[in-house]
Amino acid sequence: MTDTDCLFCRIVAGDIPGDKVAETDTVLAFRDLSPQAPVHVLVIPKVHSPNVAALAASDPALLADMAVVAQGVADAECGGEFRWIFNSGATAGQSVFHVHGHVLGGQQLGWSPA
Ligand code: DGP
Repeated sequence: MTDTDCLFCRIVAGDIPGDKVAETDTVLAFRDLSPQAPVHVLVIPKVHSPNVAALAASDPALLADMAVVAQGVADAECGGEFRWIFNSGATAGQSVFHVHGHVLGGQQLGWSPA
């Protein structure tokens, strides 16, 4: 996977538009194209990593930075309460293989993973 193959690397690079809601030197947060809740924001590292476990192994501090950004988005948009989901692998629903945490909130959330 190279930056030019990866959709989210292309959003980081500005080649594809993203509805940005927060950014640090290392992390970007932008609205999901297909929102599943009133607040549905994707939080990603700017560097490419395929999934959350790979990022935790290679750069745990960056994963922690993502958590701080996710909380900041939730503080700004849904009273600080949110669900943070990492789909890992195609059978779990991962379709973009650049690690991203889904920040979901803004309503009472149910629990129906199937
Ligand atoms: P996942 O299925 O966990 O890999 O989540 C990928 C999410 O990315 C999915 O909820 C839809 C979203 N998505 C796909 N393409 C784009 C895009 O071009 N822009 C934005 N903002 N979101 C996208």
